[in-house]
Amino acid sequence: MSQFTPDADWLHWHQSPSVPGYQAPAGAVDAHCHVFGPGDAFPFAPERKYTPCGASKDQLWALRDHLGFSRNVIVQATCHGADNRALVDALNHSNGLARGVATVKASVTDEELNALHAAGVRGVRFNFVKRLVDALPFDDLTLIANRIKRLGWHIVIYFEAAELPDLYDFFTSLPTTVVVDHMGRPDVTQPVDGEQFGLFLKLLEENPNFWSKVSCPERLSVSGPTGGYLDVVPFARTVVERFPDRVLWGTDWPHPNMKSHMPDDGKLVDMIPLIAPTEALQQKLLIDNPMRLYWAD
Ligand code: 0GY
Repeated sequence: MSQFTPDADWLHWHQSPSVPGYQAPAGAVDAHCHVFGPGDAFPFAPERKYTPCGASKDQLWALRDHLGFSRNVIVQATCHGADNRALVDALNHSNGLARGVATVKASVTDEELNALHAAGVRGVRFNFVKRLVDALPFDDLTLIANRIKRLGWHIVIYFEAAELPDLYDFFTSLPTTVVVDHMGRPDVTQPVDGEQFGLFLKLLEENPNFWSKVSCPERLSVSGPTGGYLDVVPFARTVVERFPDRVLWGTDWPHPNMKSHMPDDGKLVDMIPLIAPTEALQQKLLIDNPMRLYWAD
């Protein structure tokens, strides 16, 4: 019996996602996904806020192939804390087809950072979503940002739109490229040209070092899967069309903390032409941008 039991309300990732109707261009990158354990091989962190079901590297590669993608960027999930062993193991067994974003503590040594780099890590993630962390990581982020510059890494930040006004000045003081998860989690019942999303667009407009993942319609949507998550499309499309060279797309498999439903990953892929309506935009979103950020060396 496993030493970890998933939370009682944990939803298992989709067991039989559809084959997408949309065919991604050859070489496409799923630039936001995770591996979970499996817990018996790579224990979850004591400080975790959730215990998921397993989601292994081999299951991720199978999904990648099923969706017609070529590469993955694996982002350290909070259930593994700053223990990057599951991530590094996946990178080491990816034949160079996966790169990573790690989580590190301020106490990380330069040797440890170098080893992560050698494994394929190209960024560090800091989480400002309050339900996922004990404390907001201002001090650690400031310290680490200055230490990763030499490696050419970027910072990934995850926050909710309502928090952006308070975090704005801190974020814009960061010295590296900064990638925002899931468009800063907008409230999609507000207008795309309204005040809340306006601040996020201003962040991108005035800070050329900021990028956005146009991911997670299933998390942001109020109309939900029966509405095809269409209420999220204007937000993602606006970001793709205004900042075509600074956007990334990802499945977010295995979809941590989805409580309402589990998305069909094939249907998520089918949304790509809605948010990036031309082949040129799709090429940037799925290949040029992630290759520049993660496979430059
Ligand atoms: C996501 C979203 C979530 C969780 C995590 O690392 C994580 O635990 O990222 C969330 O709960 O919104 O990007 O996978």
